[in-house]
Amino acid sequence: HWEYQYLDLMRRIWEEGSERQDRTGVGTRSIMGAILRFDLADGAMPLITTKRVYWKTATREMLWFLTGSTNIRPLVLQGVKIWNEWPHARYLLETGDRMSLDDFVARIIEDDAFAAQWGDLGPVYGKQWVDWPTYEQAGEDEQGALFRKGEGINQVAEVVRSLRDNPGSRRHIIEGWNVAQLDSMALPPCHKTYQFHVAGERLNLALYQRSCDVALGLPFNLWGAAIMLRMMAQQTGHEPGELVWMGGDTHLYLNHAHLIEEQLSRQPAGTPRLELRQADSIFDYTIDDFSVTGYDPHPPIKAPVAV
Ligand code: UFP
Repeated sequence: HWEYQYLDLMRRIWEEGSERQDRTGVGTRSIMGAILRFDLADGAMPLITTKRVYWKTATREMLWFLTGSTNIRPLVLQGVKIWNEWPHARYLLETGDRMSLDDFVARIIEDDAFAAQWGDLGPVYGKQWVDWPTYEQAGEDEQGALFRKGEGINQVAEVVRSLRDNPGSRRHIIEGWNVAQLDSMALPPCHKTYQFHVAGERLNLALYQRSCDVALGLPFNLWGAAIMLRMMAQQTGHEPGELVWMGGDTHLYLNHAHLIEEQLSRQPAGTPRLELRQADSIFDYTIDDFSVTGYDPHPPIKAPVAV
């Protein structure tokens, strides 16, 4: 079963990973470098079955990236909470206020101006994917060159175009790692590089993820990459091919022991499939275009996210 790749990776890190202190203070066991491969032919999806994965949440997040938004408000309005901790922490830090996370989120929903001021994550994925900033020289003064903002680059639209017009290219890349802007992002991109590859009728995708929480992040990231491949294939007239996932620092948090033990005791079952309704463009998909069949997972396993 394809899912043993995931479970074997989890076991290997837990048994052989080197223990280290990490940014969050929680501590991890970690290995450097890992590869997983999934064939997405016939609608098959790498949707983990040994615990329930909330694939609609992961889909909403991916579609939100494609809108170019970096504000949590559109997510919050759909009940997606995954990015809330970061703006809340910044709010507490910068105002000295003690507002609870729940009150903060309620305020984001009720108050547009508040959301605009405090709900933004900085230039994270959405901004880089569809509006990578550029600058052009506008003149010169005694201090040197003057620059103004140029037109942003829509990398996603560019890749759609290049897959259609120049399928053999080795440059079908969507890059999130904008070095000059890392400091202003709530979290520098984890799933940082997407590279597409056309092989005859089939579209393949390799994702490089620099840092991966295998227990909580990876099931989401695999799903996200797989729907990216599916949407891109549909938009460019290809069959879904292979998804190659590559991890850099691939780790398990020490406080996830209960999840890991429980999940490794379970048997994967079945291959979930995605039916994807055609949208007018890669930017026009909505959550209703996604329907999953054959997904009958084991129960969810709760565990704390390291922030
Ligand atoms: N993480 C993921 N996938 C994601 C995401 C975060 O696994 O999509 F946004 C995890 C990886 C790591 C932490 O445990 O979040 C990010 O921390 P750092 O920036 O220090 O690598």
